[in-house]
Amino acid sequence: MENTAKKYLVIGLGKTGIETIKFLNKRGIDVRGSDISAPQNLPAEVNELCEAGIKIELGSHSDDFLNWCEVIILSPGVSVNTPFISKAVDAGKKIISEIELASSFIKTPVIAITGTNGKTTTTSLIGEILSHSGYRVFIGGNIGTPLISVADKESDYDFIVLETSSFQLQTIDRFRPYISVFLNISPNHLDHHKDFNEYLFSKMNIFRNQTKNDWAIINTGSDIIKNHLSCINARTVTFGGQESNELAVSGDNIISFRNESFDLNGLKLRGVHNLENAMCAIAVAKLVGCEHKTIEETVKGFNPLPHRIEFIGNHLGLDVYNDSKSTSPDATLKAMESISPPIILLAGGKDKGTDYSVLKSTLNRKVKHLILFGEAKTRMKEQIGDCVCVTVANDLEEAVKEAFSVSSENDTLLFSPACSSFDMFQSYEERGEEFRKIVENI
Ligand code: UMA
Repeated sequence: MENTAKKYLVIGLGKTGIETIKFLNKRGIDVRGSDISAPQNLPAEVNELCEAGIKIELGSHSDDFLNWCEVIILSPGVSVNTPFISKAVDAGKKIISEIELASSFIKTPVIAITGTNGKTTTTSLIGEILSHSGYRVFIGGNIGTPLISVADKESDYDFIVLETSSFQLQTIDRFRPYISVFLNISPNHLDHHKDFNEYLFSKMNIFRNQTKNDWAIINTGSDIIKNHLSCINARTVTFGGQESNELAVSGDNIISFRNESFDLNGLKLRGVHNLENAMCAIAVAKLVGCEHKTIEETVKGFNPLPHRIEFIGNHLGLDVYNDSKSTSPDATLKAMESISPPIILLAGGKDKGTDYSVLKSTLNRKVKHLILFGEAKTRMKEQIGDCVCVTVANDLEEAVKEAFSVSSENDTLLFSPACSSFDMFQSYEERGEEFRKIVENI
């Protein structure tokens, strides 16, 4: 790695920041940490870093630390548009993400997956196929374990399968995956990014450093992605478009990739979007040399991940699905498309400034009753409340109770918030578990 003499300031002391500081400190590299939160709101490991003699400031980001550093490692959850980071840019500081830092230490081929929806399922599925094929695989990134935590043991792995968010990709410099997968794009994270273009171009960065030796798997069914193909240097595999893709699905759940067919009848993942996720996983697996039989068996045996259109049982005659992972309108559209009507939909949460009106025509076709809760409920009601019967609830428990009270035989209850969870919960997982508990106690 170059520039090991630099002074690094890590902004944000969540999982990413802590692992980054530990990594740099272990290598004897000068590093400090800074977080706007109070100590009681941070992981206990922050204290251990202080005890190890690392300079940490909490409660605010100071000019003192800013002036000291040469490079800032930005945690994914910290927007580049915050005033402190703008000041750092003006002061000529280099701003990079943790995946950029980590990748400068890593030679193991990286398979990186991005997109608005389906990243975690596709990442997990690729990881599972590759490990069933006998490869040693590290699965990490936005899915939960920061890439930096593998940077000093990368030779233990044949492949790194990395879920990458727009936040992580925005501040890369030389990060270069061997295979990049761009699943889909729709408006999201408009509370973090300046606008949709910033979100899109952050994601497009996944291709930025790829060469003819690499692969890009691209959804050309998305005009937005298709319009930017000229910036891709890697060899491409396309899917989803009108043109004759070498990666395609037919009506009877047969996926074809080049001259091979994969029969996905019996797939446990629901919905057309999941066929696309499976399709991409199959293409990746073929590109790295996995066997047909292992691929087909693994994809068909793959269980849906929790909180993603997860069937959690029939309660009081109502089939109930937990899709707490839906944090964007597009994810909720996909969930509604995957389930037969009549649906009672529970939605709401932290308002990220997205346009909810895109839900209207599907709501009209499939939803019998919409129950809204959380910070976004008022704006959601304004935008979509005229096309379906709506109730506004004070919290999730009241929303679930209302859903059961308006339900009748053959209805399906779908919890698919279309918003992130941070108005009331720590994470979408906590929100999904809370939903499950409330349903079980009804
Ligand atoms: N903070 C500051 N200054 C600020 C803002 C925040 O210091 O101006 C501090 C907060 O006080 C907090 C810390 O930053 O202590 C949090 O940093 P973080 O949000 O980056 O948290 P990590 O624990 O490092 O988690 C991050 C990803 N979080 C986000 O992108 C918001 C995790 O993705 C990821 O799993 C983890 O790194 C490992 O790579 C979560 C996520 O919600 C699951 N991702 C988004 C999504 O999937 O929609 C993109």
